[in-house]
Amino acid sequence: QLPIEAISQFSDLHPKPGHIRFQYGTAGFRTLGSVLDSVLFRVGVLAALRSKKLDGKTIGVMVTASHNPEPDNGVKLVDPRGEMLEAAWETHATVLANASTTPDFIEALETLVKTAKIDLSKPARVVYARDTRPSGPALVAAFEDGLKALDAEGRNAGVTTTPILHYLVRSINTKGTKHEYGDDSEEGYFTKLSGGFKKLVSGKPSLPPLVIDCANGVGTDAVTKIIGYLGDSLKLIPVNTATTTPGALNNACGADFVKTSQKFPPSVAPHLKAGQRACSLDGDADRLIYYYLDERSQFHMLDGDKIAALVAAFIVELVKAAGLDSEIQVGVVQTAYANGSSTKYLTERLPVRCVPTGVKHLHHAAEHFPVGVYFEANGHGTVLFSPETQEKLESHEPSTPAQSTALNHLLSLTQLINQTVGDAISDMLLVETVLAHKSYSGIEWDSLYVDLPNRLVKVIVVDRHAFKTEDAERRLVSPKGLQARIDDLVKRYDGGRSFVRPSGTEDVVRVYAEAVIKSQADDLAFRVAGLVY
Ligand code: 16G
Ligand code: ZN
Repeated sequence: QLPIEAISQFSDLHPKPGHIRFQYGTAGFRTLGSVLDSVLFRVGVLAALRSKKLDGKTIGVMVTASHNPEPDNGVKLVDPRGEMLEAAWETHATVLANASTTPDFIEALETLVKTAKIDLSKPARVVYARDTRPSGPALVAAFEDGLKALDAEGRNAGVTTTPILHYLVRSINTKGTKHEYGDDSEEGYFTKLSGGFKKLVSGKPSLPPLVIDCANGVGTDAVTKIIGYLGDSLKLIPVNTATTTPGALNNACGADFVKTSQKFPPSVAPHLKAGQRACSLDGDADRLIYYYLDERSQFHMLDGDKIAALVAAFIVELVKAAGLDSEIQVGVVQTAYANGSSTKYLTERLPVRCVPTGVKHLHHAAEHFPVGVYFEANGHGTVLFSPETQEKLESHEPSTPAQSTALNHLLSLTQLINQTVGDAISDMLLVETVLAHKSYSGIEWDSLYVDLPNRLVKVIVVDRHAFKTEDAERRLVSPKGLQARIDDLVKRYDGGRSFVRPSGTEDVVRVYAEAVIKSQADDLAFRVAGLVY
């Protein structure tokens, strides 16, 4: 039986604001922090029920709005293996969040318990964390009321990054099994990552220091801590570390700023000499974008696609050097936003799949490869080693010293890489590993292929839900006739490609276009936008 009394007492403390419709989207619930109190309370109840449904396994909850402006906040649930919440439960979350009164909420809960066949006698365990947003503490308190209402066991992981929370969830749930992911603590995380990195770069000449823009967010703490674990193996220069300055978070800095404006944060300028490489994290440290200035002080961006190309090629080489190329296949997963040049570069070397936007789609597709490399152009991504691959690496008998070295490198990579979700700190160490092995500066890395000029525009439309896509969002099926008109336009541009999709996080439609010449990419984007509007 649901503890109706307790639920209703707590629920009355967290009334749903009228007139707002909440939606659990690609990034969980996300909107202005000031209207999220009821949502957080209800997510507390939902997380407890999800845990009961999964026989008391620990569920994760992260309170963050990532790269969004500071007044925004949000919340998302993490399933036991550290991956995104199962799709059916996204719908349950939306239903619960929109129940207008306490009795409606309780009725929705009763329906959920019945239809999802939840055994309420099971224990409920939840681990949760938040980013540095000022609205965080009050929202976490509302969430904790949700746990209390169901008498669930909560573990507060404090202020930490999204990927660390994912790491904790998987580590807690695999503790004491033969698939133990890592020690379920921040120290466990830092020790695991830095340990893998140090083994990988030992004996390699050290690279010049790396400037790291922390977006004035929670990544600052993680960067500060990892510096202590890295010792001399890598020199980091953190900038934008003002986590308590009001309004500073993600403001003219961070990975999303760099990717969308295609320029470096002004605050990083004093640290950027010619040839100096730098990188930016986003507000919850799950995205990473690199860049550098060339001798003519020209800015060059190394985005998620460039990271995928660098990393995938490196892993392919190691697998081959270990003598495992006939047994372990490396594949890459991208979205329609991947630069056409990156897709061409990768397709010439490896199997490449395209899936719809959103980490869960990429992650699931990557799980189908023995080694699956996935990155979104926006800098979110990771590498997955399947359980069979992991076992093969652990049991393989190398026949030469060179094979043995390559095999050990692969094993260290499985330590260094956060396989639960994209992780800016882990990805940064991964990139630095490849650069050290190849003796690459940003320039050599950048020259793997030349990005096609591209343009992304937002269009505000009456109803974005009228836009339906197929073929991994690369083509529109509705509104009727629109795709044919886009095709007609695209044909007129050299190297032209364009697609239209409804955003999963904002009430807009996005238009992407690329072409051989920058002015043409811009022109194509605006013309397609004109068709959509
Ligand atoms: C969310 C997604 C990100 C995606 C973005 C697209 C997760 C954790 N994050 O931030 O992967 O690129 O949404 O936003 O899934 P859009 O639908 O508004 O273009
Ligand atoms: Zn993020």
